[in-house]
Amino acid sequence: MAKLFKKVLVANRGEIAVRIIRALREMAIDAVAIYSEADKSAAHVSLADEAYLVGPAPALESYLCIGKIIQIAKNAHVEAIHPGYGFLSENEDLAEACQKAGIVFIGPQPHLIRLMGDKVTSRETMMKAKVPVVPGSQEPIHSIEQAKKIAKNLEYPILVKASAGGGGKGMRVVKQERDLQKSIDAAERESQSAFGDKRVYIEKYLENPHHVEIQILGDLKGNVIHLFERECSIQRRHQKVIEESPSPFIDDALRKKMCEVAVRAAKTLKYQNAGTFEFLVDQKKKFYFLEMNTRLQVEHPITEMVTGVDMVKEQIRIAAGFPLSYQQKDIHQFGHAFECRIYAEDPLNQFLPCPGKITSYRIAQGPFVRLDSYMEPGCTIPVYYDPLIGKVCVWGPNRREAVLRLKRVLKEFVIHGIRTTLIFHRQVINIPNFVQGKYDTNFIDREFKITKKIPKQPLQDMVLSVAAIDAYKKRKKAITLVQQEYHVSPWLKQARSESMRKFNRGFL
Ligand code: MV4
Repeated sequence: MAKLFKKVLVANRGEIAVRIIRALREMAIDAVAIYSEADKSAAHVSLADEAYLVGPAPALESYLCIGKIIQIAKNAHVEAIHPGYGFLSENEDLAEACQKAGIVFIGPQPHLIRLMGDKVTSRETMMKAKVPVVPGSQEPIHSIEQAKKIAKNLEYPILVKASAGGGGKGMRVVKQERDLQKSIDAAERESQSAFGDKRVYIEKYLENPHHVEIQILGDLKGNVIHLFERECSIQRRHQKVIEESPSPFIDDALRKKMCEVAVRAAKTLKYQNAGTFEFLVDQKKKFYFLEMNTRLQVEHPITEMVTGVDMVKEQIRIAAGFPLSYQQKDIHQFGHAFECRIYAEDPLNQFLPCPGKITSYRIAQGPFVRLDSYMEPGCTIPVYYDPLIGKVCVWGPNRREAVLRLKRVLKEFVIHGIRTTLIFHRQVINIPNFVQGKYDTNFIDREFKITKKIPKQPLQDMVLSVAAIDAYKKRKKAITLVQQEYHVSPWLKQARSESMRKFNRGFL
């Protein structure tokens, strides 16, 4: 008979560590935190029942140190480790080290982490499971003749992709044969410098695809359910920024098919715990396997909001040997949810990381608003780690209501002391195609011109030019934009009065 754990170590930091600790406490399971020198006063440390210093600030000496983490787990007599996302969450060595130490790894089997973490083996595995993959050849290109032959069979446009790659690095679209050689050379150079591996391969290029992912949960008895889809096409430089569920692009028939394919693939793998199948969906609504994430994802809250399933609790129960708490017939998508990722990055300065001290903030609250973050008054966003501060999520009975709530929440939410992507989100959600749900993976490149077009210049001028462009397009919005920036730091006083003078003279 399965029994819940008494004590679990959270091998992570930031908002996801707080999220997991909250689930543990609601399950009356003691939470053990680890923290680096830079996170001594972090929220996840104070929320945990026990907390242990794991090392100096750099992740390689702290959150990525398997040996240190296992040693702390043994000393604290924990029964399981939750890896969260990022860091070691898809590192099979941690999963194996847990097994060796007699500690449960809250995630899938180590061999599946390895199998699905490799582009070539994951694609081969999916093809065997009859999951559609993008037409192309996985074996690396070894001659221009071979490349020309493959490209010709696929018909242009084709995509040259890095075998070791991800996140768009080493990707080149090729529209005609005469550009093939130079594109392969460029892709190989970029891949060599980014991954130390120059191998590239060729795929059919899907024009303006959507990124739609299916959430699944599998228990130790072979049961698998899906928790429907998430639309993650609003990405900036291959980093998701706004996600929503349900997808405004796929219809019920396609949704049913994609979920069936994902569940069948997970059953073929005998997949245990939480996993996500990522797909590209082209404009003809054909979908193709992109990759599988063998961990909890940043954007899991929107799935929780539309299905009512606490995914972290399910992960913990599954790892403790309990069967899934739900059958597929119990899972329904109800309403509509959005997630906006709040990064300590400066949209007015090329989205450069903007770590530092949060002097004060007002969080947005109210009906059906969720904030997963580690922000506390006076806290400092460290330079050492991913700049994600948190995620603000909203739910509404339909997409229109959810968008209205998101607008209200993003206006209400204010962070002082550092610049964040809040001002970016406030602009994106006013773009008509976003409001109408008509976007794809090229949406930001195509429609979010403001920050991208301004060349690097002193911040005051930049805010002025942003305000000027904004004011020209949406007179009222420019004031709001500058005012919010105004609260962030005093130097904006001069910039604001400049733009106000110009605005009042009708210049803008
Ligand atoms: C593609 C594609 C079109 N055709 N593959 C970008 C990196 C990784 N996320 C996969 N990516 C793409 N692969 C084929 N055959 C377009 C993209 C792509 C993309 C995909 C998902 C989300 C955002 C994207 C942004 C640009 C390009």
